Amino acid sequence: MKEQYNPQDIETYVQKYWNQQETFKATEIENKEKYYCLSMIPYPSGALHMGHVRNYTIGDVLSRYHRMLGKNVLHPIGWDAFGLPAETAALENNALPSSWTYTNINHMKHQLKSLGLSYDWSREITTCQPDYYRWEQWFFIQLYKKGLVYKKTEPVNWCPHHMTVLANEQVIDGCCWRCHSIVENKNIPQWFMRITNYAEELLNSLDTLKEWPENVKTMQRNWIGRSEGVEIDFKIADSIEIIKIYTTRADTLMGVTYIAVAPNHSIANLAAMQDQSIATFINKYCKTKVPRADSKKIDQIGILTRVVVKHPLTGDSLPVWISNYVLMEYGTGAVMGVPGHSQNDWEFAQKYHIPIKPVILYTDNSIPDLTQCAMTDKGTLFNSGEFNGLSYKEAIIMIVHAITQKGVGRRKINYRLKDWSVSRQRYWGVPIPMVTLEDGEILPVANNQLPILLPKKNFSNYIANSIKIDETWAKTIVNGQKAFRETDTFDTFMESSWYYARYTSANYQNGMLDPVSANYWLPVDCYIGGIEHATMHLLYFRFFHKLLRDAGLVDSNEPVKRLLCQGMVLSDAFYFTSNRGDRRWVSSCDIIIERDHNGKILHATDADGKKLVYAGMIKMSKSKKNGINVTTMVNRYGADTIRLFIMFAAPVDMSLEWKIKGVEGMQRFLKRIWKLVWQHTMLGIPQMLDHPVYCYEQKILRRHLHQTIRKVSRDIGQRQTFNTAISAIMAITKKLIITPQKTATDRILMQEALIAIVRMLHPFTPHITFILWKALGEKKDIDYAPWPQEDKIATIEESQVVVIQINGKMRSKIILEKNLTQKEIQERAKQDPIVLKYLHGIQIKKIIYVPGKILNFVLT
Ligand code: ANZ
Repeated sequence: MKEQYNPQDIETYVQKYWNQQETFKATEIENKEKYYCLSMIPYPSGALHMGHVRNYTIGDVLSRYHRMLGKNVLHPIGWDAFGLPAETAALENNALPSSWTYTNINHMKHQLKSLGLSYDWSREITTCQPDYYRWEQWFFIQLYKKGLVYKKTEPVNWCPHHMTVLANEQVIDGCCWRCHSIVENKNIPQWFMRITNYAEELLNSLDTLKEWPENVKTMQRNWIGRSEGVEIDFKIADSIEIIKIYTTRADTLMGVTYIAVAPNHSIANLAAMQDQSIATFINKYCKTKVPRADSKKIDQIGILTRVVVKHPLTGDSLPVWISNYVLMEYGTGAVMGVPGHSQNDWEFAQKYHIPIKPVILYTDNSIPDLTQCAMTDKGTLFNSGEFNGLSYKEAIIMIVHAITQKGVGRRKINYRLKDWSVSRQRYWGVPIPMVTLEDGEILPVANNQLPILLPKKNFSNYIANSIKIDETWAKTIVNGQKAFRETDTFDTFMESSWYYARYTSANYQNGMLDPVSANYWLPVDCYIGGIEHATMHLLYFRFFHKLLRDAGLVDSNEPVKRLLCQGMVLSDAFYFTSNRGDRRWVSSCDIIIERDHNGKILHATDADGKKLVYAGMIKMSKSKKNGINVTTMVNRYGADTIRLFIMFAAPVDMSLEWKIKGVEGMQRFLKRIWKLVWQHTMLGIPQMLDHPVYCYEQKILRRHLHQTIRKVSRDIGQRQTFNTAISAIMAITKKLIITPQKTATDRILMQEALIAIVRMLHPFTPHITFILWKALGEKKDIDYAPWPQEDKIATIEESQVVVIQINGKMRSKIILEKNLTQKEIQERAKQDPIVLKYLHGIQIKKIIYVPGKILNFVLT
């Protein structure tokens, strides 16, 4: 050990050692408790950002902690390597997606290694490699055979910029989630996965996920969107055709004044064929995808058709409108318009002067005023003929009864969740393993043909979706017939839906998963990632787990026991306003900042002295130019300092403010502890005694040490408040630094404390502790050293004297440690020889306890 702490020297040395020793290679060990810790798979975007570092450090701290608890830990990593961003970025950089991706992976892997993350690199997965995606193709075919995937021509969300279909989840407020172009509707043949078959289970088993954040479960519940309602048939006048609507408010049936269908409903298409103005309307207004009626407000637009329907109970004629506020993919794509009681319908009726008929009274039985808005409360029916006077519940029962009797309606459970469209018209993805014969028959690729490799490209013949037009690749022969391969590739959410399972059998060649390994490791014990994945990835992978279970590949019902969603990483951002009035963000590297003594920013200018506006702490991003370069930070301060700062600066689920002063503070702390160990070990390693005799001050210090062990264990293991664990370690270290080392017992205690502190710090700062551990005389590596155990006796606070009374008379006094419960005090009192005599053979009627003072046994 050198006198000076130099992270650069020790970190590369320790990392090399781990690499050579394969310290973190995991194997299945029967009868050993396992712990599978997983951070969300990174997308190889080019370089790690601080959000990654936070995510992986949390995973690493947990993995290392559980390793020290003696568990068999699996902590893998890989690359979610296919996808649109790679394809776009590669094109922009004049590179092929594959070389762009692999270059990024190499760089990011190097960065990950520089952080000292304890991964089992032998299980690394790269999803764009055929040995991974062949099993995805294989599984898709199994699902096809089970009827769980199908092909259908459907209007889809079309991103005109990326020229690809987007899943509903990838459309945010009507725009592409990546490039924000307005999403269009387009009819194309698509492959779908029947996630709706699992809607009920995906919803119900959320209740079994006791260690998932409530907000994620709520988001999933809303996303699945189960609603119990009624489907009602409105017959078209002078026709045998009907329009089916879906409603959750059958009690308002007598208040219907019109019907509205979605612009892509078959009735709308039919009307368009007969009426040019309708065709123009649909083309003009309804090409773009609109958000759900309940999301951001949209401008409602409608057109009246010549179609008239009959009310199923009164037989009244009702007009049929086409409107963009009705969504094709919800319910039946048609609604019964009840402007009196649905706000959407009210706004539509106001705009197009459609009659508004109130049918529900306020709870005080007054007639609702519908001049300003709809009355959406549930109440008693009026204006509803035979149903007048019924309550909401009674009315639903009676109306459902009436329409069922007539055969014009039925109860229906509806889900907002739609089947998952997995086709993408892009090159850089897993080829969908299906073929279409000349006669139109669709077949899966034969097993012995798998994997269907992505055609290799060189840059001269590469264009984004070249797989689509690569005829030589697409043409094939199946069963002696000419056939065409499917030229779409999978949505990359497919790859990230099962990678967690493949890690358990990463090198298994005989199947998608080795059931023994998969069932040994699964479910994942702790999964760490961002909340932004709450509805897409986290729902798809729960779905996939159930598919894997039903294919007999795994036993469990859910992929992950505990979900930990980490907060964002924020940093200072600065801008100036350009002559054109837009904000120009300036990178913090180019800024001269003046601060007050509390670190508050007083003044900021760019290199040329131009005054900048301080925008506050905002999420690190390329666009705001406030990202902090990971490699620069690691080179300057060392990985241990960065890791410690990240874990200390905020609770895991909260936003973390990047402050260089904080980073420097962490570095100072590590230097101090290094110096402490150096000074201590310079004098040799003290021989431990079996029963050292401590003086009062030493007892207090030992108590603090063991209380710290208790707190840190609890904070990391149960509460996962890593920041408070670190501050407890810092507090005890501070105390040790000022403790004089006069006697041999002082040194023994120092040794005991340092051995414990180094182990408690190890999950956070694994390099420095690796070296300090050895310096403290330990022979084995710290990585598998046991977690320190609290000495309960040492943690006992001062004693307390409790007076024991029998029937109100003092009979004895006992000296006990503090912090005992009443029950514990009772038990100890009963063992007192005097009390024992009184209680012998007699029943206790009552016990009165005055905390910390008196315990009175009232006897019969
Ligand atoms: C009549 C009615 C009267 C409605 C009333 C509400 C209030 P949830 O609960 O989310 O399932 N709806 C049905 N299909 C639709 C579609 N394709 N596009 C837009 N809106 C649609 O919502 C069910 C309600 O959403 C249904 O109940 C329907 O409006 C509307 F006083 O029917 B209601």
